[in-house]
Amino acid sequence: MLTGCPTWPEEFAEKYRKEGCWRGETFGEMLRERAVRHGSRTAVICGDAHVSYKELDMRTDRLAAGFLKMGIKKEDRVIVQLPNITEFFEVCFALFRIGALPVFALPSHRQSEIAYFCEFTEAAAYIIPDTHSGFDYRRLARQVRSKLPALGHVIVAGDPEEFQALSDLYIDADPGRHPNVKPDDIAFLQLSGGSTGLSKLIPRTHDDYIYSLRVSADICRLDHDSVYLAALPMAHNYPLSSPGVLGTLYAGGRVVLAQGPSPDETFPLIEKEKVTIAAVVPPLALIWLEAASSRCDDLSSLQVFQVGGAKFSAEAARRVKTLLNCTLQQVYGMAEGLVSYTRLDDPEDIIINTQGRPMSPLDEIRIVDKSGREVEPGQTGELLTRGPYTIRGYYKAEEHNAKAFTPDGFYRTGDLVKVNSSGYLIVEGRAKDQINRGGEKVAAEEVENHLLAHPAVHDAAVVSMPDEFLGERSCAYIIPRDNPPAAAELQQFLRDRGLAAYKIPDRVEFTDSFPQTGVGKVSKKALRKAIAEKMSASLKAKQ
Ligand code: J2J
Repeated sequence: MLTGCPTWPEEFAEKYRKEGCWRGETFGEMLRERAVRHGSRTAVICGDAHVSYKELDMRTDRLAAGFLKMGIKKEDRVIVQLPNITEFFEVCFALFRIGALPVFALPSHRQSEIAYFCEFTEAAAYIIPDTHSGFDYRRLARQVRSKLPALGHVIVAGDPEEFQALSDLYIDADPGRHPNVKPDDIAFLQLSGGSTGLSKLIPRTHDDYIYSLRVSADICRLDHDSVYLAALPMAHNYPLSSPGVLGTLYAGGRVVLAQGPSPDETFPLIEKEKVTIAAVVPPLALIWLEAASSRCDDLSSLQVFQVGGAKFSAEAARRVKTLLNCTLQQVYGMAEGLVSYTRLDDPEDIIINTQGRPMSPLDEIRIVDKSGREVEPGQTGELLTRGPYTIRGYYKAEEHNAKAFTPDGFYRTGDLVKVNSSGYLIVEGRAKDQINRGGEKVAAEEVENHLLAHPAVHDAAVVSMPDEFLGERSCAYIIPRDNPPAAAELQQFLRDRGLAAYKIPDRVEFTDSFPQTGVGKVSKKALRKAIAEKMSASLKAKQ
């Protein structure tokens, strides 16, 4: 087992095996088995290209051979920053097959995030597209390499320029030579939204993740006739696994890759490929609902419309059935594990007003107050969880793990939740220092640390402010040293430091001091209230 990855105590592992959750399957075997069973069926559609299960399996073997030949070994970490292209699957399954670990970066990550992932994981390779959405990832790779000269191979899907071409790594395979990969090995490192500084890395095993795919596919009733539209970047845990692209392949269905999430890109694809299930975040759901009432694409194949990643308002939820003529499914989940779904046959009231119930009967839930005591049934508190697919600790984060998990292994989600009498969860808010910008998570501390590097900044506190469209946006409160810099200058400063665009504060406010809590800490609650009031007053003044 890779060092630095806390895992389940043996008694729990035994229970999860005995209960039939962990069936001893690896991702490499999963794809092979699907290729035998569904051979000529289409697995992935990207533009005009249709890739069958058999082709995907063969190309994966060839790429695995290429990775081995270039020296990538079992347990090596490989940063994978690929958009929604077929190579994403070939790369991931090839790494799974040789026991190397993809580290899932998002296409929106920039030098700051990528350099950290490469350095922290001591990555053996970094895999990128040539360009995507007008951005040249080779330039990014050059920046990262100038910061980290020891960075291993840079592999490019597309025109490699001075780097290694991915296409040259597909070589004749000898599958017999693959290292022995075990079901309880770590399969990959997923990223946490983060609340304390930099993103933590989440080690997921073959056993636990494949279990989550199986249950998710079952709850969403996927089978080989299902067609899943990947509209969001599929490296994110939600479109990856809930049931996402991997759950669809698990069920033998078809994955359709969209190049962007807008109705212009996705609606014609839904019509053309007869998509049956699509997953979006709340702001995108609003755009789709708006577009559905004005466009005339035929969306009649769509059966399930998943919304998750951030709270979906009941008011918008109510419009799904009439505008999209399909079943809404609310999804509340986290890359650390626990995923909660409304079921497809749940009553309307549950689907509209709750974030579902945990997917596994073995998920354990506790709702606690600030002192860690369980609250009365139906009361709001922090959700703690433990179960067969919820991790027991982050990768190489001993100190943080001691705080983020209880001594008996429950993960502290940082979400404020209440549970109704039928066991359905309603997300009420958040106790963690994070901004959920329409599903994209921003750790306040990470942005504050970058702001503090500016010479004119004495102190910084980043908080959320309400936003009608995204749910929340970010606001940076700054105590300047002398003359406050312009807000735009600070934003540019963060961009120049290579921070992903979604983390750049949407608004900057200058102040002389921060309100404090009773114990002398910055009161983010008071700052959130102040900015919310200011926004609402300026809105009223405009009306
Ligand atoms: C309110 N908050 C939500 C929801 C996530 C499936 C779905 C989502 C994620 C995900 C995921 C929410 N309502 N419906 O990994 O497999 C917030 C919570 C949670 C955090 C986790 C999946 N759905 N959230 O969003 O790791 O605060 O995973 O703890 O990115 O998103 O974020 P992330």
